[in-house]
Amino acid sequence: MDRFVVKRSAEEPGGDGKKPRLEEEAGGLPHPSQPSQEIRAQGLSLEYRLLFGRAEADAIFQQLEKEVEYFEGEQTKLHVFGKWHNIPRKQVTYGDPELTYTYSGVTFSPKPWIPVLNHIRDRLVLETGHTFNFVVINRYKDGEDHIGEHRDDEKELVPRSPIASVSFGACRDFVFRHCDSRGKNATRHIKPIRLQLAHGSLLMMKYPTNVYWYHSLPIRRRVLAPRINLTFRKMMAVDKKESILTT
Ligand SMILES: O=C(O)CCC(=O)C(=O)O
Ligand SMILES: [Mn+2]
Repeated sequence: MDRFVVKRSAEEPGGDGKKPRLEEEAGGLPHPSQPSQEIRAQGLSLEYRLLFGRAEADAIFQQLEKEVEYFEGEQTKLHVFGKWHNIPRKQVTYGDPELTYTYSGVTFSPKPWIPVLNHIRDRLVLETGHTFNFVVINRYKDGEDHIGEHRDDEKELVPRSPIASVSFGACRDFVFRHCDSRGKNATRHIKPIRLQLAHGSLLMMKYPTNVYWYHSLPIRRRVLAPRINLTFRKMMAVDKKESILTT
């Protein structure tokens, strides 16, 4: 599938633009571990790498397109500053049955795991050593669809647990902005950090990134192809959460 722009930097394997990488030549054999790129700034700790080779990423994208069932109706609306808005993308959550997730005033219950999500999650566990019990899936039909600046700081998240963000489809810009450098009331000048999240990539957002940095996927009108992003998270079950909140 050639319709995605998969941007690889010069340092990454296959990034010279001349020679396809080994697993591409071999038509998607199991993907050997790729080196990670560490991205650090004050209060920010990220790790970026390609997790799936091209052929496997293409196959997963197609399977996600076939099998993921996105929220409909009331669950496609967001409550921001007292007003309801349509979410500018499609969204759904899957995960362990006892979990819930409240985002911008809406509580989401997860749908039960399906094989394609188990496959991605198993690879994450193998490659990162972390476990995940919940995933938020966002589908951006093209560059008009986007997600505004926010932090993943929901109270249900296990404190200090990393968030694993896996992307398929169109390569999109992804921007981090420090909380002290936002808008008119900025108190410091800290440069935003701009990444491009490629087809088959993994971005690990590690503690304390989500305490200090907001992230967004801005509108990019020149992007015509769809993108699917999955953020795997570790959440607390309701009873555990309540016991933590009351002790
Ligand atoms: O689409 C992305 O890369 C990010 C999605 C995101 O930030 C979220 O679901 O919280
Ligand atoms: Mn987020």
